[in-house]
Amino acid sequence: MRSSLARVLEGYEQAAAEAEERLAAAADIGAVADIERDLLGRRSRFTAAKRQLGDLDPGERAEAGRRLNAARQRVETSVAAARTRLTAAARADRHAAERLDLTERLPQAAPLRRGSFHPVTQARDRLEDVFIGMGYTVAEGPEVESAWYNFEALNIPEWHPARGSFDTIFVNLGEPEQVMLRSHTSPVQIRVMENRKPPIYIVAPGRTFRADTADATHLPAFNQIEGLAIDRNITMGDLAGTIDEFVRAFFGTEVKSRLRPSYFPFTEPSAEFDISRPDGSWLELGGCGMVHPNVLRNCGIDPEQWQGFAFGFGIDRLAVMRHEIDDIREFVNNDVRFLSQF
Ligand code: FA5
Repeated sequence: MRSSLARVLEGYEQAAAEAEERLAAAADIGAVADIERDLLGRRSRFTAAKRQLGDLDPGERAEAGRRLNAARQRVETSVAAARTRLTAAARADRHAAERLDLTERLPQAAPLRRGSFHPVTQARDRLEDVFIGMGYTVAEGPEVESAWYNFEALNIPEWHPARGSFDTIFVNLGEPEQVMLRSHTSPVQIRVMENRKPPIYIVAPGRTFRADTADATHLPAFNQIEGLAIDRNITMGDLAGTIDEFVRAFFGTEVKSRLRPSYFPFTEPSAEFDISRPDGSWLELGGCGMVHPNVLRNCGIDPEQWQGFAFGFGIDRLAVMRHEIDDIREFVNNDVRFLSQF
């Protein structure tokens, strides 16, 4: 073997051995590519040595070729290993960077406290449950109403003094005083009777509005739950029994209720419904009565065949009673210290 080739071969074998270490330490794919080009590329010492093999005798050529190929294979194996190692590391880095923390919570943050529904919402849900248990379904109506639904169809014509007692908040739309925020949930009675045939058993909870000054028992925006039962041969006794049953289910047995004669244009006879407070006094919760024949007629229902009762309770007042709260305004102060008790 000519000495120059022997030197080239030895140099290449040495470079291949060093490359193994360099590849094992390479920090990125770019460094691997540089080493690969250096040792296996077109201008590399490997290519130069291979070219020189052609000048050798066949006997020497086989030996030199074997050594050169062995060295080349070493380099190729080390390059492949380095590539595999660095690709896996790059993928792991990328996964770590793209990882999403879906726990929405910093480990060092204070433990989260569970929220709760507003006490008035809880009362409303419970009321719905109690009446659904008695066979009623839940109905809804709009918060902005026309004079027909809020008053006229309920037997409160324009001249009627009862209109004044509602402290209605009118909406500046159409003819004066013809569009308003509903002052009670009773218009839902009309909407249901217009659209369904008796027998009817519905409750309609929802927001109601009056130009009332807020005090310990009044809010300008409050909630009522309307009840309507239309069937054959319904009497005041059915109404009293239903209210009794509801009070027991909602408050328990220790709370007493009473009906007091009252007046509403849409019921006849009419009553007001109070429950006893722990101090022995009474709180008015709602009005009720037998649906007035004019109201049935306004909805196309024959009062000779069908009778019914209706009631309207203040949900905020029910919640005040249930939790023994002194002032109804607590419900709208948005004080978390108050609300978190429920
Ligand atoms: C009515 O609104 C009648 N629609 C109830 C009714 C329905 C009678 C069906 C007959 C048949 P009244 O104005 O009394 O009635 O209100 C009913 C209840 O709503 C009151 O007893 C009270 O619990 C509640 N309420 C009325 N105004 C307020 C207010 N400003 N803040 C909180 N609750 C109120």
